[in-house]
Amino acid sequence: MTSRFWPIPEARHAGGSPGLPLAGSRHVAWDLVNRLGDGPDEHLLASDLVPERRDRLVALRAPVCGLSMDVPRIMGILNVTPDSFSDGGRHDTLERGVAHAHLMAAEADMIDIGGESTRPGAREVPVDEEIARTAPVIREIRAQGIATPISIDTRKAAVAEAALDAGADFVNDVTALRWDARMAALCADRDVPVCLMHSVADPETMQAHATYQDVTREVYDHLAERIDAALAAGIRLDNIVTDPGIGFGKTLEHNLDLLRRLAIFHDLGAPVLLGASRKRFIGTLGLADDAAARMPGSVAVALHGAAQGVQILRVHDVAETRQALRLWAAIAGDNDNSGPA
Ligand code: HH2
Repeated sequence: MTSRFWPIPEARHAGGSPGLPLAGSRHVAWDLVNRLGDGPDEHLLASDLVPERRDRLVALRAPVCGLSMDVPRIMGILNVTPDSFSDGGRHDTLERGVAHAHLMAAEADMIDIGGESTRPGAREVPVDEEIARTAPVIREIRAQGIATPISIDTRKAAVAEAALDAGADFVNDVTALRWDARMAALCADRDVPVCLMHSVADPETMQAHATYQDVTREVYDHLAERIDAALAAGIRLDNIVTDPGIGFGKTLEHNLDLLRRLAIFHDLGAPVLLGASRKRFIGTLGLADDAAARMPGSVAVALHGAAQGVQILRVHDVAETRQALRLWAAIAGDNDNSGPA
């Protein structure tokens, strides 16, 4: 019988919750947990769990690209594409891409570079073109002395390999190693962190597959299965990051359910990444048609993620998110989260 444990996060600060740290977070605690098994949900205390399972929810995760995981980290988005839903066509030359990386490096803990849009309905980009879009920008960012960790947002092993050779540190695969049979071996051989994101089908058709009995349970189970596949391919658990894939084959209600029960993904034993920035549900609920006008709603969702113990926030609006996190951490009595490590 499957048991999934959903810890209920609380603020952790002096004089506040006496609970246990959530995944080693400096700011988020938990004491109560819901067990989502195959029958009705069961409410438990942390002390009711077997020690091994409780420890998994308490333990600080290993650093990712040298960044400690006890505070939320900001991953700034740099899409060097002509057609990404939000910043497409804005950073798609070498000069503009590198200039934007300089801007983000001041406040981001890492930079996620993508050369293929994965917005609903997007077409596949040929490998050579995706490499030509991404590798030179990464090489130039490094040549100009920006040391911020870089992730390559791709589902293709050849693109990831070229990016790692050019100076990237981390592979962000929105198909969780399902799309390219060579991807798992590449990540294992290079011993680099890899983000396993939940998605269904491919971007062209994913919205047609947005059907679930219980989206959070199903996304959890899928990620658990993808972690097992990654471990079997020789990827170390310390190199795995998980992501529920907001907006990838999900309706507005699915996205809200995943956000509500986000802390369940800590039960998978790896850092959690949240990518909600400027996505369509924020426009729908925030009454903002234009993607660039979705910053306030995106910051609100990022803060919700921080309060759920999310370790990596993938965002377009880096400076605004940093300001919000500074205030959030200061209220918790912590002034150490003042900028990139
Ligand atoms: N979302 C997008 C792309 N990559 N990677 C992870 N790990 N998680 C996400 O939620 C995620 C992602 C889509 O957003 P964006 O890059 O802004 O747009 P596009 O795919 O159109 O380039």
